[in-house]
Amino acid sequence: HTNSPANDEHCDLYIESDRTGMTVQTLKRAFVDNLHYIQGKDAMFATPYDYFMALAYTVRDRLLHRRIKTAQTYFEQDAKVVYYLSAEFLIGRLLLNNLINVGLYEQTKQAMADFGLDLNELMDREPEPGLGNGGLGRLAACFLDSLATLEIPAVGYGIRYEFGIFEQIITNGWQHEVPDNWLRFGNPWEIARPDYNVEVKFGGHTEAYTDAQGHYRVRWVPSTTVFGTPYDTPIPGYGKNTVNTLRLWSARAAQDFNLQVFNAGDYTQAVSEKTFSENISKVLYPNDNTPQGKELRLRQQYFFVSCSLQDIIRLYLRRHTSFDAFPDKVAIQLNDTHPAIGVAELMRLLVDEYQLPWEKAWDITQRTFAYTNHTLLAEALERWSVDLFGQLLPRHLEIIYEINYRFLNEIRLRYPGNIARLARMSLIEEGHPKQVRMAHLACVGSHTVNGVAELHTELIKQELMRDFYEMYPNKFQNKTNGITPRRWLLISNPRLASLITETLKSDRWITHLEELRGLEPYATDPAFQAKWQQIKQANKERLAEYIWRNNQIEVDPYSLFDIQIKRIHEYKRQHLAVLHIITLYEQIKANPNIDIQPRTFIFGGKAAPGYFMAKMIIKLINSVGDMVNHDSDVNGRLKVVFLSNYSVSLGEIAYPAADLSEQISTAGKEASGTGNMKFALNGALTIGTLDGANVEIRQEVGAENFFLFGLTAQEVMSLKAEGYNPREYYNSNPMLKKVIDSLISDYFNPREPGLFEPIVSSLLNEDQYMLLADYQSYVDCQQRAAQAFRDKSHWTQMSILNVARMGKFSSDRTIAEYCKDIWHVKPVPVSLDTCRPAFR
Ligand code: HBZ
Repeated sequence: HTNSPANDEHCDLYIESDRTGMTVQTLKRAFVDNLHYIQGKDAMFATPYDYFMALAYTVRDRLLHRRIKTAQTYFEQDAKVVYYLSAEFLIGRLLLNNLINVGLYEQTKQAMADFGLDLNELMDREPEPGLGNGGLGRLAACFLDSLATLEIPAVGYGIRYEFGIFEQIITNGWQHEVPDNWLRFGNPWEIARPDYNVEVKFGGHTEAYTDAQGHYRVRWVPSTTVFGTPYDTPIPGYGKNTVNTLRLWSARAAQDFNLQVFNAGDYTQAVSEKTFSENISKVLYPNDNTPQGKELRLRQQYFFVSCSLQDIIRLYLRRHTSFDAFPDKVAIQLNDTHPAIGVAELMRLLVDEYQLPWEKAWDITQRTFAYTNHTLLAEALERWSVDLFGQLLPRHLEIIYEINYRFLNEIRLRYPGNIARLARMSLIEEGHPKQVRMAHLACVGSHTVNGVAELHTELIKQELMRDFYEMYPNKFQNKTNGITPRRWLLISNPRLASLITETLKSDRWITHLEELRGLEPYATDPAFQAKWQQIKQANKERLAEYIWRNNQIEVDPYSLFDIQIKRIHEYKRQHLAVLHIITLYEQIKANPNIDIQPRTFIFGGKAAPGYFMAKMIIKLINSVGDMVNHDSDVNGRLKVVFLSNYSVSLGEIAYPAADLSEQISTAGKEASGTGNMKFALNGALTIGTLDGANVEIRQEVGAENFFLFGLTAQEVMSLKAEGYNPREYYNSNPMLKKVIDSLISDYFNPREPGLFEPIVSSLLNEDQYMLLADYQSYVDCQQRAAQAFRDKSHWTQMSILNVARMGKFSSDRTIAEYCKDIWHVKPVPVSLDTCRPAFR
């Protein structure tokens, strides 16, 4: 009992060391204990899955010990807390992350080895929680890691989807979707807290009444109620005692059966009503950057936001008797507009439930919320039809109209007679149908609005929300995204991490990423370059094996690994990369002896199931791949691979193996990108446009270490304004014409004539994302990259300099900026040595 002060068995530190101890011996005892008493197995019957569970519970005990200390500390200090509201948290597998962050990795590896178990094999048993679509959900996960590492009191609030992002399988080149039943075998990390259940209401109508003091009031008479049950997952900081919480809400029927219906004999209807409410947290909507205006989606949003706000208020009222200090103790961040209904919900709770005057409630609301925008695509901005909204949330619609009434009055005062401006800025779009503009609600209800990269923020201010910026210039800030160096270097690329630590003679870079600068002097050192190359080679061989196992394609691990992994979207232009592949292929066909840099083109990413063009692009990649991979003229010099079911876990294998990172979106369309950062931090060079955070990555690593091509955002806008005609490029560029014609001729799809006509006609007739305008610039740039790759020493030098200069893109830096400029919160260190009574 090394943790326990003498003679105090009521102190919660008097916990048997099997649940807190950090040594190999203790871990082994705890592991056997969990195998026996939680899994109910011995070595005769235990499966690898049992071993995984026993180990996960062993780790969880150590996390919970720290979690309790953390909660006690925050409570005692009445600390200000950040609440990060997000419909998605794409956290990835947790076993290795938790072992590393809490400092248990080496001992655990040893403990497992002593039992003849391979820790890597156990780690592979963990299902990945796919509770997000892409960058937005992964950003939320990186932020949780950084918040805990910076010792900031924080809670992530979201939805415990029973089914995460679908599993993608590829058959005959097409994407098919399979449900992701990730909870099938149970989840050892989460703890259900049914004692903190909250009620959420829907539907019905509102009534006006006069209260005892003679005040006019409104009450909401809802038609249905559901419960939200919180499930808590501990989030440990790296090398700190801090363990924060990710609290995800699961929908439970308010009553298991509607007894009236039940007694009336309609048993199945009673069951189906239960099913209906529990459907709220059933499945993640698989759309990114194109919202689906479905009622169930709005239900999901309101459900988790209402649960979270009630929970936040409950916690706040444990230490306060009025709401005066609420904004000094609570900072709520809206991750895009998905939780923006929170603005109306907090107003409803304060005005209707806690009877605050409107003005006071509005002041508190505005000082509490801040909003992060993640997209400039007009079609991606959330709007809800006023009809649907009014049916589901009649009281919230009234509140939004009241907010809007007061807001429009402010505009009238500032800009008298400017009717057009009123229409542009209104929270309600007066179209058919009338719609609620969630981005306007989020902006008006927040003290701060931020973009996620410098260029993105400028475009928000000058284009997307220009009117709002003119009226409230101080409301707008930039917070360039970042990624956690723990998952995206230390864990995913252990060989490179060790070399860095060895070279810098310190592992401080793990939490102070700018210290990677210390690698610069080694960039030209031949011995260091050799080690660097060996590591990249080993990582490429690992990916090559993965490709062999999953795709049965043999790739040359010495070829240039050119990788594009991200959601499939026209604006991200995976099909521009395909046009380049066809270009190289045509060059080989025209001259089979051509001296060409061998390359492996690796793609991965999911298409939204209803996004026709995205699914066509996947088919296109696979069709072109089939032809190129089997053509004897190519003779293995080009290979095209589509990795199915791209995920966090697959990213952990792919990023460290890349030579070239494809970041080729149409300038002005990608808000930031974060995959671009993961590649560069792992020593890949970027071929990219001046879009999103590419601009800042290039600034940091140096223009000479970055392959830039394409139109700028300004040029894209001007060209569009003056009338862009893609056919001019097609008619005037013989190679481009040849490439497009190969698609028209059905060369890559001889058995399915006309297959790619939709892609061709979209490119020739509209080309919204200007692939044809950027084609030649891209092909030329790719040629420069291929040339550069042949000078191994210089390429390695550029690779080292990229890593050395990526310090800015740590999510620790991003989070430190949010803390200082938006949330006004400070670190609250946690000690494990303080003894507090376990019972009151
Ligand atoms: O957020 C992404 C941006 O496209 C990317 O540029 C940025 O780096 C990242 C983090 O800031 N946006 C998304 O990932 N968006 C979604 O996944 C999404 C999901 C559901 C929606 C809308 C968007 O309804």
